Amino acid sequence: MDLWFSELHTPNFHVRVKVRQTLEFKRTPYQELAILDTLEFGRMLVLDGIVQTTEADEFIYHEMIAHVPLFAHGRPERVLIIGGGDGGAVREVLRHETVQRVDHVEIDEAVCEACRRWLPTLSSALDDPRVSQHFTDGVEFVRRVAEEDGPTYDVIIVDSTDPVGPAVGLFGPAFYRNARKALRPGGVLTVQSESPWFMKQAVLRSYKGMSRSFPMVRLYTAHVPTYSTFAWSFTIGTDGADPAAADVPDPLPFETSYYTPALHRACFTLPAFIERLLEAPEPEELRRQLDEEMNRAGGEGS
Ligand code: AG3
Repeated sequence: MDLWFSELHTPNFHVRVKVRQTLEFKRTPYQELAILDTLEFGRMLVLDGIVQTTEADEFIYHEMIAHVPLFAHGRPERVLIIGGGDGGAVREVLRHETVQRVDHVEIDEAVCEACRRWLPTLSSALDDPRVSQHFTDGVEFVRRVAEEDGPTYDVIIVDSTDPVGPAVGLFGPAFYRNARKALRPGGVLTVQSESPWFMKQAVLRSYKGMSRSFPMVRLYTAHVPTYSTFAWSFTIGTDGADPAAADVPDPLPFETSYYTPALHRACFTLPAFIERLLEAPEPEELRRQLDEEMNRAGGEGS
């Protein structure tokens, strides 16, 4: 039989993968979840019709979302990961031997359950004794830490879905402000920030939103074949240190398949059109929205 899965990047452009078998398909309280066995990329996690990760190329995204901020920090001990119910980001974070404790916050327990069953090379990290799991909303979790605990983490990683549905708040300026408050001095925030080709407004929103609370914000990219056919972006914020200039150990203390010390520096080098997007004066409409969202969140966590 000829079974194909298509992800629509726009109504006029889609990517199609041939499917051997649907391993799981269910509606969770938050989203529609599928695990597909594909011929080209192995098992694939799909949420609401969007490819989240595949066995074949997950290492690229997970190495880049974890090692860039952790080596930018230098000596991370406490790490918070929001999203990434597959466990891939947790697995990479745990490879840093300074890390003592990882709080993993995932809104949808069903994602972890499905990945424990079908993607054990990612999800087995979730059973590590250094990991504490919290099945709750990441926006609320960070607001509570900012308000009640104060500076707690060395690195916060946001491995979210696209900015629709439950993930919208994770792209907002009030969330970034609380994340800054939840970070200890020298702390680093990294978020997956969408496709600079198809999702320019989301890229800009994260970058400008984070710039309101972090003195140093930079964008970096990685090439993930199953995401959108162009480079994927991540946005990183620090309290001043340039993450691109970090002193990355060379050789690395563990083996990687994408990330290298040279790539750490190189991934911050951006094509001219992306540099222009980030450097252009903030569009009036975006400025108004960000101001409004910051004001609305007002006293909360401020
Ligand atoms: N991170 C998913 C990144 C967003 C993918 N979006 C897209 N392809 N349109 C969550 C899963 C990886 N741990």
